[in-house]
Amino acid sequence: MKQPIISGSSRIRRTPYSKRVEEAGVKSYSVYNHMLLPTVFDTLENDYHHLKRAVQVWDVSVERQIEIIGPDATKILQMVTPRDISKMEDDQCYYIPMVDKYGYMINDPVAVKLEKNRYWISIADSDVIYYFKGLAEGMGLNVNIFEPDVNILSIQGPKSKILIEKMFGKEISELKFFRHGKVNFNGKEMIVARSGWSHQMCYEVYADGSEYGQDMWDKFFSIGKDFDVRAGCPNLIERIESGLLSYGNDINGNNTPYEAGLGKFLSSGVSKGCLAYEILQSKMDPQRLIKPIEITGEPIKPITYSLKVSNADGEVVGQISSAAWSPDFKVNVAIGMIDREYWKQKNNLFLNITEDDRRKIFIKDKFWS
Ligand code: THG
Repeated sequence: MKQPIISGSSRIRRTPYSKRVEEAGVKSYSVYNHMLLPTVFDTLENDYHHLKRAVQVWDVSVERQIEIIGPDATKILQMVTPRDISKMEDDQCYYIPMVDKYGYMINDPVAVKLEKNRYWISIADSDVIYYFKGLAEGMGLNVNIFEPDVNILSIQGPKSKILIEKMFGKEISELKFFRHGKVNFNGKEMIVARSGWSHQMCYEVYADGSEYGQDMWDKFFSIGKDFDVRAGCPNLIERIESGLLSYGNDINGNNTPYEAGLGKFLSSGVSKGCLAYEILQSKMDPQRLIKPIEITGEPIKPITYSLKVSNADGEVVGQISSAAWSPDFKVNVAIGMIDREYWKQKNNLFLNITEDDRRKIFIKDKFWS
């Protein structure tokens, strides 16, 4: 049966790069923060090999920024995250679990500190701006909250360092992990950070103003010609190997940061000032946890939806939410949420991919890369 297509409308926002993305031959899109996110250019596997070998330019405009500025900006940010942001420096980015007052995940953004009491919250797919606005109103906080016209281009892959150096100079190319610096593009000051949604070498250019978009894209492609630069996008296989979570798929509003495996960012405990300060103290030992999982047998088709995991008695003991065949590791790699009793289980866990395709699965100790 032929798949229906989704009708376009202003509610599904295009990006400043969409025209170029389409000229580059994008094959499929997803919708993320009400905006187009490319998912495949050539094939998932060819995109993957190229990402690990050369350099790609990703239109990740969907990683929308929520600007929070004003005397209470640090206060409101600490209210929504258990991670301690008090020592964050003005050139630093933090990956932060964002929670409601009951300790459940609202989002897992990257917080970018621009200056004292001015942040960009670079969000995953949920309508975070309304939560912040409601909180600011309800608490009577002195902040201004809005979505600036910022559209991230991510430069990804082993040759990204050389491409960034050619584009913006050596100092920017040598940024430390999760630090950012300022560049000048066509006379406009912009931020470049050493971050990005893969475990390859990567950078994110916070292109500030839609009108700079196509020029920026074109310049990366003309400079990158010698390095086999291509258009790319977050790659399902690579991000599973790397254990990078997708909010709305692997984790959602029913999970705590501890269940999401983000406890490692909370080693100094839950920060005072977080609205879930007390309740999260009682949730530090989760009963279920995000785990790397190997699915045995033949290569599977990519899985981007939830599939139940069961034990030998047929009881449901978790689920898998993302999975694909890994050409490099030569196994089916997956991310799933598994009940505590089964974390050490190396055997006797099962996944029904279809009615007549039942696989054994293994819980791994760590992700692949
Ligand atoms: N970059 C920016 N904004 C984003 C994303 C991004 N917003 C949406 C989405 N991605 C948010 N989710 C994540 C998930 C993981 C990471 C970043 C954003 C990430 N994690 C690293 C890891 O887990 O290995 C390291 C984090 C750390 O050590 O601080 O990078 O990609 N701008």
